[in-house]
Amino acid sequence: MTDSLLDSLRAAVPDLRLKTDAGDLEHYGRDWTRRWTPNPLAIALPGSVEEVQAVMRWAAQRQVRVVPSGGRTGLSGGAVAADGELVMSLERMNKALAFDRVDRTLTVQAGMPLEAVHNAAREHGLEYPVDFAARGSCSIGGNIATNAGGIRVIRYGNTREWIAGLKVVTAQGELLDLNRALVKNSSGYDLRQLMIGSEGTLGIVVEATLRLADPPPPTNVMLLALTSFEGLMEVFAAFRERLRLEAFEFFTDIALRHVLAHGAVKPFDEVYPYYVVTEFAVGDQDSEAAAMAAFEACMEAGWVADGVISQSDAQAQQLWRLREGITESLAPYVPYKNDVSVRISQMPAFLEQTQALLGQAYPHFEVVWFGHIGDGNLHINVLKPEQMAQADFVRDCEQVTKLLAQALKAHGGSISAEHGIGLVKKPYLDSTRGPAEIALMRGIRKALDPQGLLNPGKLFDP
Ligand code: 2HG
Ligand code: ZN
Repeated sequence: MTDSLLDSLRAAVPDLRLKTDAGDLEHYGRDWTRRWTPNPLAIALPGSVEEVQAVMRWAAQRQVRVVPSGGRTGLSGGAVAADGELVMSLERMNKALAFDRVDRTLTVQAGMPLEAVHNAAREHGLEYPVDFAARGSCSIGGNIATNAGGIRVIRYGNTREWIAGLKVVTAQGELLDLNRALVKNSSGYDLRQLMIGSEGTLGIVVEATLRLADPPPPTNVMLLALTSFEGLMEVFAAFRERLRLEAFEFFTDIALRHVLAHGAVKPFDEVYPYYVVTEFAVGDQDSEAAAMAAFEACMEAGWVADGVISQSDAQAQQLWRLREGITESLAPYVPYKNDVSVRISQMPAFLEQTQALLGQAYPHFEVVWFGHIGDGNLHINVLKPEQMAQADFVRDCEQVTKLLAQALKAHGGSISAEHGIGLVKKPYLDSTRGPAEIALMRGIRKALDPQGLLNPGKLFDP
């Protein structure tokens, strides 16, 4: 059955590169969640837009389900192929296609790694400003499919802000050329924006025209040690009032312990319960004085107990590693991840409620808090005790997520700030979206993919 299906694919797309070895099926069938056993039909590695279209035409004819695949660094199971789907990996389509100095845009193939996009933009003296720790492995197509956020959202916004145009292959194999990099285009529905964040359920992103920004100003990185959680949002306000913030990130002593065990450099002799890494523009005397003033105001108020400011690029990187290294340092514990958001103004009340809730609900598990506090986005990672079976651990955690979802609903928040719904957060979509909204989302999916072939089972069940 599998063989005859693949023979028909080879006949339909003769030059298509296909992988079917057990090792490849495992590698391409999973993402960073590691919760599902990969079981794809095969891996298609198209080398052109035409090949992506031809594969989709074949899939539509044969009713074969397809999982679009980028760097598979996602944390919500959005790129998992566990049920005989064909994985469509865009990794061979990884080149920059065009730069336009007047438009200040860079057109790239979807499989280009984010870091390569950064480098390509810098070669032209400009910046693609969306950034996060998985930059070396994730792909721009995957970033677009999840509307990726990261560590500079506070200054530059999410991926959505930087997509001037998109080429997308539909479930029927048609090619859509969306917005064509226009700055102004008031001609009806913006399907480009609809595709961004649709997690591969509405179409396959094959090319993107990215907007580029001015190079960032010179910056300094400061690490702050905080005495209490209550002071966190006050510290944020004190720094944001006085400085042009490029990033404002938070983590706890438990997170620090794990990154230090992974080789990061210890910042202070003493241990404090909470830490902030913030990066801000400098370059004139005023901004340096403003940074000191913010720091001193927070010390005087008793929110901040200690601090260090980077004196070199190497030290700035060292400080960033304390925050960016957290996910990797926790990976061996197969964490249960929450990626929640509320409006920044709701953050203090939400933090208070959530801390009390999780403190009670997770007495036996180690819970690691960190995240993009300046965007109202918290990552709460629950670590699996070594001897516990993963299924039991996930079941216990899901009970708590139900309560967390209720708290989010009450605060008008979201069950996924930036990782996407995928398979992991599907049961909780209705805490963030109303019934009428979900019904419309399903209708949109039906209109674009009537056979339900693209990334089935992600976001919602068929
Ligand atoms: C980050 O902010 C990523 O470092 C990963 O979004 C978060 O591992 C996580 O939960
Ligand atoms: Zn994050």
